Amino acid sequence: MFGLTRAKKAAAVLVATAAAASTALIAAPAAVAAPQPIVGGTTTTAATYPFVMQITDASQDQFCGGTLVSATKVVTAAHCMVDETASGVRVVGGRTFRNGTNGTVSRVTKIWIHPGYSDTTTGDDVAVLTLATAMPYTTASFVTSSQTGVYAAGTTARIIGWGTTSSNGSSSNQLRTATVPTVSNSSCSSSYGSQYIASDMVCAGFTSGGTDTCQGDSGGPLMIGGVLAGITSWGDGCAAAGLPGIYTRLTTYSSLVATQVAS
Ligand code: 4AZ
Repeated sequence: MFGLTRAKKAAAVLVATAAAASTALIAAPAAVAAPQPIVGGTTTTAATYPFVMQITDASQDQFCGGTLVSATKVVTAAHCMVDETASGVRVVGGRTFRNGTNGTVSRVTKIWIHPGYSDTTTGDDVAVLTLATAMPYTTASFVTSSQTGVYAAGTTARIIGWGTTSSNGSSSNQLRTATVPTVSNSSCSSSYGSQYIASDMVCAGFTSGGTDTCQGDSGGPLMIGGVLAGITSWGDGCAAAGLPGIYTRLTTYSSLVATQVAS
């Protein structure tokens, strides 16, 4: 109930912003276009971000993102894997479009979910998939546990995914990307109260909103300095002012993840 109310407020803010922009500008078709997935982002390709994987069901319908960290290991969000079985999931690499048929499709032989995971708001939102088929794509490296400085407030982070165009909207057919600044723990605690757990999460987004991950971007990468530093996890709606996106703080889990990647 709380979340729904806040999400509706967020949508109202976006509509008001678009209306103001269209009034202020004489000819600005972009300003009145429908909100974009990875709200505020631009289109990109799997060739540009070869480590970004579609996580799909057995019909190859994408529902989450993931990051290829070795030829047969993909980091994603635990909440993406709840109620899933290894036999029901596919990982697709090299495919820019959700409705594409190209690229490499792999079955999954193992789903590791962080044993402490129960809900996005209580942390530990990390999972590692083992693939049956090696992916012939460039992998991403991920942060080590000592690299906590990457999250310094205001650091530019890149988000990438096929998520919805707005809160409760429809998914994007083409892969999209944007950059957002990391947000301090004190600021994110002010936004989310006790549901923001600084040890397990990191926030990113502009104070004014407008650029964010959204539904369907979950599990995908938050890249800082070209290294995987976070996993798209949750937030109150998408792209609203004062409500940044929340990502799994990967430095907290890098040792556990490294063990899974090596297994
Ligand atoms: C989701 O439901 C989701 N704005 C992902 C990211 C954000 C909110 C929700 C962050 O998958």
